[in-house]
Amino acid sequence: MPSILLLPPLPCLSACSLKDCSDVYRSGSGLDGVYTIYPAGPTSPVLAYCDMSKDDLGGSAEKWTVIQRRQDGTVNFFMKWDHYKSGFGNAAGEYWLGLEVMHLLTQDRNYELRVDMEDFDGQKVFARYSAFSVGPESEGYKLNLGSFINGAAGDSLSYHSGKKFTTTDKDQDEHDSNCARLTYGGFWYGSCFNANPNGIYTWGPSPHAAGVQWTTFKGLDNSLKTMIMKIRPNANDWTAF
Ligand SMILES: [Ca+2]
Repeated sequence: MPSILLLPPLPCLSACSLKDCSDVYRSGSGLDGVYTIYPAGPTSPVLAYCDMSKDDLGGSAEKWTVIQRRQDGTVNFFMKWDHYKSGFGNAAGEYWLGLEVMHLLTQDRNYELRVDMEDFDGQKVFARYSAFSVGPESEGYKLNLGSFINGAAGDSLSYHSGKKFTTTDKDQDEHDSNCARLTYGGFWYGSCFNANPNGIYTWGPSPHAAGVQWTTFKGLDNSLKTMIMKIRPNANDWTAF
């Protein structure tokens, strides 16, 4: 885990044009840490963790905007609709950026998604997807996912593409019951999941189909130690800047 650097907000004149971490990077801030971004404009600052480190292949800095992170179980993710809509947790630790912010970000630019995860034996894997966007609330904050690119975690997320978001108090899934209640989370459930990044955090063994899980990596009976979802403008958008 990179060290965390807290920076004071920049004067809004220039900072308010920073919609995501790729903008922060281009403005000259190349360090990992918590930054203020303005995906909804100057009156709506949002704190986000920016992962600026080099990629595993030795390439250029990655400029990822972290939209979800589990790492120690200190934040309760068994939350209701309003929390998943507006975001919760701490950008320096565990958090959910919020569905409305994800929608606003991903309607302006084309993003790709990377999910990093680690089990309790120290095995680290990832899964990459060519596109990620979230529809408007009027369409249930539907997930639109591109194709699985690669990653040893395997593809547990494609199943969730096209699904609306479900919480304990808002059932938009395809199950007779409520998947958020069944799996102790909130997610783009179908009937119910192949991936459950927002499930209950347990140290290793978990209740069946309820932990922080990615089934093609560790199945339905083990919770993961870390789960990080992060997005960045895709290469075509990036070179267009
Ligand atoms: Ca249901």
